[in-house]
Amino acid sequence: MKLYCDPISTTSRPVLMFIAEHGLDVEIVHVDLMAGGNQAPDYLALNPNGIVPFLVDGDLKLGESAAILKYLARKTGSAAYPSDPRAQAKVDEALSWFSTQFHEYFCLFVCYPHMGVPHGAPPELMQAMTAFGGEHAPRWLKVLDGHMLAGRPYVCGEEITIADHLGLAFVLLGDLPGYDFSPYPNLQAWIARLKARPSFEPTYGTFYTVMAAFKAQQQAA
Ligand SMILES: N[C@@H](CCC(=O)N[C@@H](CS)C(=O)NCC(=O)O)C(=O)O
Repeated sequence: MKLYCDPISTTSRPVLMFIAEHGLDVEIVHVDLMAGGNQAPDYLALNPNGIVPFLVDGDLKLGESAAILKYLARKTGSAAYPSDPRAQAKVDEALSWFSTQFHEYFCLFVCYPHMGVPHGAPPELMQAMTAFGGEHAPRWLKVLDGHMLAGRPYVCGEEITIADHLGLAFVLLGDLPGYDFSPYPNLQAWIARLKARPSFEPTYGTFYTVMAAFKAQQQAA
């Protein structure tokens, strides 16, 4: 198996963390987003979307981080994607929730404008986006903190699932604008719990290094 990815990509990290957790034998192919590697003709021939992550397993070519996580978990029989239909449905629910409600209001409006995304958007639009996100993201953070993580260590219960891997990458984007998670103690405890796993540092190290350099550059400008 080959995973085309970039550690600076938010949606690559959940897959990389899952691979690290399970010690899977997957060849990691670096698609350098900052150098435009995702638009290289050979990569576009493989994945016309020109995005990462992307998995190749024999003749299976698979995009979308959640689909890749499910596939890897099923293939390896991982408990991180339970086979019981009811438990699996709850993991699917959390994956969808993180990819829609949470991603939209928190990542898109609060975090991405700090990275200059969407690229080329006028400053007024960026300001409007962050103002909107600042107002509306807490609604979803409260659900995460006060419901999904209330009285349990992981978003779907007692055990870590692929929804935690996906959700963590989205939540930690908040470190880019220095988002204050202190009103959300269950969320803070969950972040600390996941950061303590041996798979965390190898997966997130590059992201934090690049982010620190980016912040230093912003401050110097
Ligand atoms: N829904 C996709 C999103 C993938 C995605 O947007 N990846 C970004 C990096 S986080 C990318 O490759 N961007 C390159 C581009 O948009 O040109 C997933 O979950 O895998």
